[in-house]
Amino acid sequence: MQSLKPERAHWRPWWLMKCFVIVLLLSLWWCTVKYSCRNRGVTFSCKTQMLYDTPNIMRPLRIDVLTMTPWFAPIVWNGTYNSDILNAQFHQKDVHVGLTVFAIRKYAVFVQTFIETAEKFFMVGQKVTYYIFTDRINDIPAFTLSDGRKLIVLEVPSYTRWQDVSMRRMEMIRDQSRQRFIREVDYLVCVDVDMRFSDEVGVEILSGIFGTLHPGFYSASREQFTYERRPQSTAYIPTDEGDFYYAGGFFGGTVEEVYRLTNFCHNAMMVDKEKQIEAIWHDESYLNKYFLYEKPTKILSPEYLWDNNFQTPGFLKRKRFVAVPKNHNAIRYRRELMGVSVASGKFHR
Ligand code: UD2
Repeated sequence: MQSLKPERAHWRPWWLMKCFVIVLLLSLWWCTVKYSCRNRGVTFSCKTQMLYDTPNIMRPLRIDVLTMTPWFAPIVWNGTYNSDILNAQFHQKDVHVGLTVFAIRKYAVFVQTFIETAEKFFMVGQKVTYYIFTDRINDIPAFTLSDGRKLIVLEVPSYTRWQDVSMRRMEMIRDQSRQRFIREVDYLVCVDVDMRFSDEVGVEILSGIFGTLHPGFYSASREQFTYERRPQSTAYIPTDEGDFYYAGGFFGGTVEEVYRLTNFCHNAMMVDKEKQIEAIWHDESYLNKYFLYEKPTKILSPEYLWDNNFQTPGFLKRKRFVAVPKNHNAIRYRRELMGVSVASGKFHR
């Protein structure tokens, strides 16, 4: 027995070294698997493991802003959700998202920045189809898109008045929802084109039907909301009703729900047109009327629609989709106003 002792002492460092190398290799393998899953937008999750902090009932994620409406719809702010969990859930469902945008007449110039920034920030890792509605097919540049993403240009008519261009979007989205979107995508996200993505906009926004808080009115009182106030209009909202003021430039949901919304808005506009009345903020007024009685199932905070002309309030941690400065009159009208500079904030009312 005595003679074995020095031999064992000789083997110990070797065993320790071998164990160390095995542990190191296993950790490296584990990290690689986890990292590659994350990169594909999937949280590493087997039935027994999903790595994130447990939610704590006594520790709300934000206490400085409203995160839930009185009808239990979440309001999406930075810090209120976990993208890994959401991405994993949406991947399981193999979700396909359509992003609709209108570039009529001179607004075609905004497409390049819009798509380039969307490629960086919009639904990264998800299946996406961009639908560009335009009357200027030849002005839409070619893009190299990431895997799982495509771009479809839809030729549509133009209207003389910019108000009609803006309002007719409802009709065109409705018609395409029935004819093609319903076969091609699960969710639609409908936005203005004179915007750029500047931070992540992911699956956290998706829900049955969602709207976005207008950045000019998130702290305004009900009476200050620029709803349509003339009772003759179908967009009329009395001063003692209304929850929030929603922006016309960012809404969406499942194709079925977007169909219902756009169908309502377009029909309401046509009723008003017969009566020769047009709501004060065009499609935005009809959208606000719809959301008064058909409450959105999710609401996006002004992080998702911002204008750098506004001062940044302390609670706004991210600016994800921001207005591109434009000269309203020069870009909207066929004949530019000679010598008149009217550049102003997109969201100023
Ligand atoms: C606000 C709303 C917008 C709409 C409009 C109604 C936001 C962010 N925007 O935008 O959604 O409700 O008020 O008055 O809440 N367009 C063209 N060609 C044109 C004119 C418009 O393609 O000649 C399209 C384009 O996609 C544009 C959108 O319509 O982004 C809205 O028009 P706008 O951006 O001129 O209207 P604005 O900034 O007042």
